[in-house]
Amino acid sequence: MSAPKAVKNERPHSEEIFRRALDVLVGGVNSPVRAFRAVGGDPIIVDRASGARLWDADGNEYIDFVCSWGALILGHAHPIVVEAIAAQARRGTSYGMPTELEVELATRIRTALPSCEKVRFVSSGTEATMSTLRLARAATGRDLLIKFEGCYHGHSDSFLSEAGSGLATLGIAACPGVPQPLAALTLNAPYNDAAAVEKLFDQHRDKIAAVIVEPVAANMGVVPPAAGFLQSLRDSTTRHGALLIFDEVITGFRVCYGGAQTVFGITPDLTTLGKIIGGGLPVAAYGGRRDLMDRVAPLGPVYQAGTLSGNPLAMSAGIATLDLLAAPGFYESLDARAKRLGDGITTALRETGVPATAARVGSLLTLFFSAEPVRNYADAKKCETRRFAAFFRAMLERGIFLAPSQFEALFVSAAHSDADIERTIAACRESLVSASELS
Ligand code: KE4
Repeated sequence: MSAPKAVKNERPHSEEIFRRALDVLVGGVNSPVRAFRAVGGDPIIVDRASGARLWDADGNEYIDFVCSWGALILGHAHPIVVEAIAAQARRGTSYGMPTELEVELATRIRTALPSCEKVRFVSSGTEATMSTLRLARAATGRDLLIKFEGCYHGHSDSFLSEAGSGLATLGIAACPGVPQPLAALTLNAPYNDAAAVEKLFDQHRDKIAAVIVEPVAANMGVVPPAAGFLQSLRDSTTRHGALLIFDEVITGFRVCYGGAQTVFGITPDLTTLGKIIGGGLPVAAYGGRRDLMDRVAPLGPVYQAGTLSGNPLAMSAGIATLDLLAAPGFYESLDARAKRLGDGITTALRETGVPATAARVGSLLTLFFSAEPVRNYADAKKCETRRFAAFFRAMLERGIFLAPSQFEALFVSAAHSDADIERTIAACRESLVSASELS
């Protein structure tokens, strides 16, 4: 694949489409993270994508490191995934009844993550986390939830305080519309602060239903768990009779085939998955201990349902994707390329003297515009977001598309070639210089 052409600054067709979008869609987007509110300008209007490339409505080509927010670990329009979807579409797109496809994908998930003794498919990560919280409250008879500042678990009411992703980007610490009595049931602790969690347990002893955590935080930028942090959560929840929920919507099948729970050797009680397991189609899932999952309807009274849950098109895309990820050496190759990118960015930072740090876990990366390491949300919020915005724009002009927020991750896919990585490092070095001049 050739190096992308320099992007024309003017994008007349994209601008015309976005003007119409603004008239009929809220903010012209169907998710706030797609708006370029934190980086300036109008969002890219995508016309098509293939492999590691996106093309906008004006024909500008970009190397894509958003990859549908991590879902497309294989890259866009992988031929085997596309064919699986097309073949299934000819057999029908949705039945509203069980299929063997659901059994096949759920079985693959359980094989990869044995803690998921039973699985339930839903259509978004939000549904998955919302359902695990309901299940945890039902199973424990308790109401309180502990989450971590800067982590993001979708947009259901209980997860919107001090949350990451778009809420961090837009500076929404507490979302209007969430009744105060409900919001008060969510307790926040700093990520990587085991003592703060223990203190909350001491204060609220037998009232805490669950602790939910991104085992590698990626919605405040990428922040790895400190040594022993995840084990401390496992120990605290077990000791206090609360459940441990690993939100692996990003890390599941990303940091390794078995997710972060395999990398770190921690067995959660419940896990949420999404993005990659749908191969680019709307699929998410929650799963966990059989005794917990069997409380969900129709076996138990914990109600959760969904018209398109387990959709056969999405199941087909997910099965094709996971079977490709299971190939020997897939993650070693992916992570080696991501390491090259991370090392290249770190070298560029040293050469340019720009006060920033690169964080990487596997094929998840973030360039934090902070001279100090970022260990939690308070650290992340100290980043110079204006300088990030200037860097983002400079990279975009060089045909490199990053997530339009300091508080998101950069996703390397199997479709990013060595040449793409080298081109991105070169663009990064140039953009760091221009960002330091501009901001
Ligand atoms: P969805 O409801 O967007 O499918 O998943 C919610 C979710 C849950 N848990 C984690 C760890 C997540 O990262 C997400 C969603 N991630 C964001 C990007 N950081 C999705 C992009 C968007 O909101 O449009």
